[in-house]
Amino acid sequence: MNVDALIFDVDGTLADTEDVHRQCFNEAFAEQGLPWYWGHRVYAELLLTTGGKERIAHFIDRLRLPEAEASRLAHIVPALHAAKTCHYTRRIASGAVPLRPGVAVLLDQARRAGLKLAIASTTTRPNIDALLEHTLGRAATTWFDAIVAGDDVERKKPAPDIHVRVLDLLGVPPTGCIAFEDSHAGLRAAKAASLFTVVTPTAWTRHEDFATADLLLDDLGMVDGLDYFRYEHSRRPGKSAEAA
Ligand code: XBP
Ligand code: MG
Repeated sequence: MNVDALIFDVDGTLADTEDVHRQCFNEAFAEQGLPWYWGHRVYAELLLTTGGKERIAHFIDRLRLPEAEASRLAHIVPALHAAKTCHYTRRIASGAVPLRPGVAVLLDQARRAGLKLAIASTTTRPNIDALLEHTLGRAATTWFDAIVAGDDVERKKPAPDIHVRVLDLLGVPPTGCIAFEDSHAGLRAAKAASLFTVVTPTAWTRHEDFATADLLLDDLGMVDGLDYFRYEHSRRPGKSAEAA
């Protein structure tokens, strides 16, 4: 089966963005006068909850606050997350995070080969646009035949909803695609959508379970790009999702 489309996760896959996300959460908390600070250890735990709004809500739950206070804080989560997103897009616009190794070359090879490109990310659309435009240029968002963000679907990763929506928009069967992810949640989502999945972990996710990954690489620069992925994809059908 030929490869007709590449489907990319964003955070951790296209760029190692999570420490900037973490800093921007903290900036939003400080701005609102909240006595919260997410250090690396706490953030690594909170990252298991995908989606920034869900992550903040989960953090509030963990505080075991009196009902009235927990309810008051739950109501400010959307505004808090919107403030965080403003900080994040500004940091990305300042060039805070480069693309990971091999990403730009692979995107260029895929475009020259006429493959379709897609984004399947839990983050917000403004964050996706900011990263693509400030690392690849203003026109970069037009390179993608489908861009699906976390709030575009009912359920975030590890549910397959984002990848399934991307496949619908691409009009390509799962067997004709390769998905790229960095985390266990992203791998589970891609495998649940029956996708051949390449995983390139970051320091935030290196310890996670990638048993069902079809390929596990330190980064996309480790191999000679599209031809390598096409060959590996042709050699065997993607591993099943069972162990995920
Ligand atoms: C990773 C996520 C996101 C980011 C924070 O997304 O789970 O929630 O951590 O971004 P990806 P938001 O699927 O790209 O790895 O605050 O915008 O959710
Ligand atoms: Mg990711």
